[in-house]
Parts: sequence; structure tokens; C-alpha cells
Amino acid sequence: MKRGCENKRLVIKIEQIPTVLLILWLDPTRHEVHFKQKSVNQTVNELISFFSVRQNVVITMHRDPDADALGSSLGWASYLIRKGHAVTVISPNDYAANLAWLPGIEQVLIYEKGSDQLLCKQKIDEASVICCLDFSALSRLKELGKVVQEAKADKLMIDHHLEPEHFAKWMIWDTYAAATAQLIYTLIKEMEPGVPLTELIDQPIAECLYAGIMTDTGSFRHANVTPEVHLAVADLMRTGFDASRVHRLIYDNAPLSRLQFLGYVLSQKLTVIPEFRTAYMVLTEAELIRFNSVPGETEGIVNYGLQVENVVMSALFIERRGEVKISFRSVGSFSVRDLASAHFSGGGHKNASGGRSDQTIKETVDQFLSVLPSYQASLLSVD
Ligand SMILES: [Mn+2]
Repeated sequence: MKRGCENKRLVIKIEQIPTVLLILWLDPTRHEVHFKQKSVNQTVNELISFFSVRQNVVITMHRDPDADALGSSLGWASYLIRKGHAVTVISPNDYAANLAWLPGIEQVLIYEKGSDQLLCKQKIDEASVICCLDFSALSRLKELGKVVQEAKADKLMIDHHLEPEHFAKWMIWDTYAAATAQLIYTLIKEMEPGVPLTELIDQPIAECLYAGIMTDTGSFRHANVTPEVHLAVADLMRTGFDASRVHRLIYDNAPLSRLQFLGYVLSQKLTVIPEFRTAYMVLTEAELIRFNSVPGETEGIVNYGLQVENVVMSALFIERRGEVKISFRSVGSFSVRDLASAHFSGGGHKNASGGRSDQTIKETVDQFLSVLPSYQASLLSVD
């Protein structure tokens, strides 16, 4: 028992070593630390030259893809197809039904669907580049991660999550970006400087990128919204697509069962602990089965906890396939990423993060409750 605790403490310490130090320690020659601007410019120049001849491109994204993962992938795919490249988009697993309207989605292969897997492997084998969008750790692909890792193709990572793994030859990595779709918008502009944007980004591309930025910013209200986000969106909207329709298709497009499920969660499963300004919800596998909840349907439910007055952290615990997945959201200065990485093998962003546990759902929630006192001061100090 005591030994276990010591081990756990050691793991936490290693995880807390800044990525930069770990990289230098592991291999001082192989990796280039990508600070903003200078090395990104260099990367873009290399990409301009790489994509000046026809390439076999595979684009992939994190498992349980959200609108940013799929939207940025399909926007980038559409741009590259227009430039004459051969492009295959692969999602590790199926996507939520409210994303099925995204332009180009019919071309997406699903790796974990048996009938697509051989073709996925073949495309990865033939690829000259694998673009890894909206994730920066290969574990987020599950089984597909190993296939990507072993592929001979060069890898291009485009992402905005903290603490990336350094598996890619090229990294367009910027935690200041609100969405990967915003990075794709910037990259497309930088690929062809001087070309009017309307010639680079058409309505389908704009819809895809807008969907990613809109959802990752919580419809332009999270702390990650910057003037650059609004300027990017203004440019995208000038292509003339119907932004209100995109919002409707994503948010007002739920089956009745999802709303009834949400009603159940909010009325029966939402607990608020005022002294820690924390709200949390716990969903067991049995409940998910009872409501026929499909993966993706629980997306966004964690955000409701933050609508409670005074609450600054919300957590959603979901038991699925023998493990517990946790979503965390926070506001202001409180970092759920720090909490998730210290206690739940997690990561992500300061205000939106995830974690997991192999313990039972009850043990996982008990652990969460037991660490709350050590965060009380930070929770209470949020404006
Ligand atoms: Mn994203």
C-alpha cells in the first residue's frame, strides 16, 4: 500500500518535468524545440516546398473526433485536394451524428470499422506524409497510433494541446490558438502568401474550419477567444456560407433521446460542492446502456456544471469499456489540466482537459473528492 503511494508520487514528479527539459535529456540532437514564429516559419517554408509536388497524403485526428478534429481535417483535406494531392482522411473511430453534414465527410475512413481497416493500412503504407491534426500524443489514436508510428511517411503535427510528444518531422503547434482549425486557416494563408483568401478558401473549407473554431471556443465565449479568432472567422464568413446554419446543425440537431438523457443527468446526477466551487456528474456504464447513449452523445454535458452560480470547476466521470474517462472544465485561473495530469493521467488545456482511470468509478470519484481540499485555495481565488 505504502509502496504504491511512493510509486505514484514518483510518476507525478516525472510528468511534471517540463517537456523541454525531458527532450533535451532524452536526446539533445534529434528534436528541435518549437518556440513560436521562427521555427514555425521555417516549417512552413519546408511544407511549401514539400507540397510543391504531388503528394500522397493521409490526414488523421484524435479518437472520438469532435468538430475541431474533423473540421480541421476535412478543411485541410479539401485544400490539398484542390492543390492536386491525393488525400485520405482517417478517423480512429466513428464520429457523432451531428457532424455527419460536414462537407467531405463521406470520404472519411473509420479505422476501427472492420471493413475500412485494410484500406486504411494500405493508404498509410502508400502515404508520403501523415498529417496528425488536433492531437499531439499518439496514444490518442489507440490502435491506429501504432500503425502511424511505424509508418515510413513523414509526419506533420498540427495542434494546440499542451505538452506535445515529438514524433513528427514538422510541428505546427501553438497552444495560443483556440482551435486546430484556426491553425489550418493560418497555414493555408501562409502556404500561398499574396494570394487572395477567396482563392484559397471556398465555402466548404470555410464551413469546416468555422465548425472547429466555433465549437472549441464554446461559440466564441471561452477564455481562448482572441482578436485573431474573430479576424479568422471574419475572413471565413466572407466566403458567404451560412454561419447560423452551422451552429444549428451542430447544436440544435439532437435526437429527442439525447435531450431526455441530458434531463436525467441534470436532474439526478449533478452534484454541487459549494465549499470547493465544484460541480460533478457520474455516469455508470449501466446508465449509458439504459439510455442507449452512443459515444459522442456525452460530449459537452460537462459544460453544464459551469452554468451553476459560483461554480468554477466541473467534472464528468463516465464508465465505459472497463475504464473511467473524465472530462474537466474550469473558468479563469483554475487549471484543470494541472489537476488532471497530477491525479488522472490527463492533459489538455488549462480550462478544458481530460483524464482517465483504471480504478472503479466509485474509487475514481472518491479520489477526486479526496484531492479537492488541496485545490481549495485556488478554487476560491478565481474571479
Ligand atoms: Mn481542438
